[in-house]
Amino acid sequence: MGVLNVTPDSFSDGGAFLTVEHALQHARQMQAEGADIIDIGAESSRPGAQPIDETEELRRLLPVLEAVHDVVPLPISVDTTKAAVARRAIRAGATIVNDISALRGDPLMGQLVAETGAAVVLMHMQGTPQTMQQSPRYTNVVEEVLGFLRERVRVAIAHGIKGSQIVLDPGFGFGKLQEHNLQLLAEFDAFTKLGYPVLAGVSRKQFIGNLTQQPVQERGYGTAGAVAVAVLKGARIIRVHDVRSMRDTVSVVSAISRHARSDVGVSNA
Ligand code: HH2
Repeated sequence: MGVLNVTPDSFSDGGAFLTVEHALQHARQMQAEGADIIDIGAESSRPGAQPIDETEELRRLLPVLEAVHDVVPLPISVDTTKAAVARRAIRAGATIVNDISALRGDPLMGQLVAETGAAVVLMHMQGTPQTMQQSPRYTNVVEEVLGFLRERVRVAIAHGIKGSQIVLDPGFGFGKLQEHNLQLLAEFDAFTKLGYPVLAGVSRKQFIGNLTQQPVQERGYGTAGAVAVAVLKGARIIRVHDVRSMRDTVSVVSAISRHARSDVGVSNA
């Protein structure tokens, strides 16, 4: 999943793809580099980001989404927590709603996803983007995130969303300290065992910067390390800014993990 941020303030690429022309060029480049999905977001969720209203989000989002839908033959995901924005995005061609609030941000989102049949990403976040990094606290981060995701699946199903529409995401960096992000990655297979495809959004995040001492634009190698672990532990969707290098990382790691599985099968036969 290649990230296309049409925001002035995203943490790693804010302001880079604000015009339709630049955004489209980037989407085409990600397609050429091997992306399977384009995730378009018009509201930053970095720690401390200021929320924007529906009108502003649609103003940024729709022209880009329409242009990408016209020329890039890939599924489009819309990164939004607002049902009205998701509705317009789906009308314009999006087929996935990437809801970082996991249906908690807007009481109408569950019904909208159920009605339209769109896929939905349910992500864990402690707090809100404005407050989430102030004092994240967990007794057992893996168990708590698992419990949250199970509960959000129940809510989704109660809205009439089918299991086949659901993707889960432990939400790296969303109300998590360094140790929490590392624990979630070390035990990532706990999430893949829930029975839904799991998305990992580790690209260029602060915990990688802390480990590598690199600024956002230089976190590609560190990101590849985290992506490799997530894929080995069963991640099905990797949300990234640098498609070419991460496509190669995923190709190598998933080939190795397929080989490991078939070996286990043979020796057990
Ligand atoms: N991370 C970001 C945004 N959306 N969605 C999912 N499902 N999972 C994530 O980990 C995730 C996400 C943050 O990254 P980015 O879009 O680059 O930054 P910003 O929120 O500042 O626009």
